[in-house]
Amino acid sequence: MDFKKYLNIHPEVENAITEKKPVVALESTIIAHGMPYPKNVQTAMEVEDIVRKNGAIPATIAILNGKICVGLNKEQLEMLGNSGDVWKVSLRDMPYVVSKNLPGATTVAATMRIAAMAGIKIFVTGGIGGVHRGAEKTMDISADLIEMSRTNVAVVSAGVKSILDIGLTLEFLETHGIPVITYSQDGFPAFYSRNSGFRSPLRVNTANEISNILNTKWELGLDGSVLIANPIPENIEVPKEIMEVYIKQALKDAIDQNIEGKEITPFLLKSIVNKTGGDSLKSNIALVKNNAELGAKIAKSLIDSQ
Ligand code: PSU
Ligand code: MN
Repeated sequence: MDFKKYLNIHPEVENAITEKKPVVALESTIIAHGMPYPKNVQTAMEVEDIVRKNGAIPATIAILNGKICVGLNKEQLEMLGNSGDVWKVSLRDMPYVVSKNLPGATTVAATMRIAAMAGIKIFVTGGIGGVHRGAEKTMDISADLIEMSRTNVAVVSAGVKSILDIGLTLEFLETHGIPVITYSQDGFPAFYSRNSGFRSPLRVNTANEISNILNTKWELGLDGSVLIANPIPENIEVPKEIMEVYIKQALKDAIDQNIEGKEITPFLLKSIVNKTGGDSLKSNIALVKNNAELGAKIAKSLIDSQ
């Protein structure tokens, strides 16, 4: 296939894929646009370590010098986290950013597609994009959701941030045939908070059961992702009611400042970190690490079952 000439797969990742070792894909928008420097770069490296400690090889994905890079070195992570001049690349931006040799951090949608190109089945992030509040007027629905309806890469996240309309996001996932599995509890999690107030469509208690569901889905020819929602650890969660105050303020700021399109999600993420005096950032980091652990276990189980 033609896309191979654009791929630059890190030798360690390539070797793991060929030798059928577990690999976990990681996104880079969370580094460049989701967290402030230097915590973003530090977190990215720690998350990679956690993936390794749990028996899988990490592959952080980004676009650099006209190449789609699968697996990054420290300098590349540092550049993405610190340069301030990095594109947020969702699917629609990929041809432009690649052909213009621009630096790009990939969203959930773009990272999933690239992971599939490279043959990686498991992808870990913090939170996915979804249906925004007010989408009945704005039609602001993340490309992440559409991508999840067609690409065979499972996504581990801490649920969905309540900057979004969680109810509508769950409806959208159902409409598009995307299974939603919450790990070890009945309620669907809301990123900083263990519970969103919505019941999870499915609950599963072990990584092995999750990998069984993935195998079954894809063997049945049911294309698309599975959303694995992993609740934030109890000791670091921020209760929903507290977050809601900050989120409402952030949403109001976005409207007052005419923030539009792809800028909305990064604006809200930054605004919430500022408003919580950095507390939300601590939770954000802890939940991504927690997801990395579960994602690596699922990747391992998926390989062991084949
Ligand atoms: N939600 C989060 N943290 C994030 C993002 C979303 O809680 O870092 C990032 C992810 O990269 C996601 C992207 O794919 O934002 C979605 O952007 P948009 O809503 O513009 O599709
Ligand atoms: Mn959008």
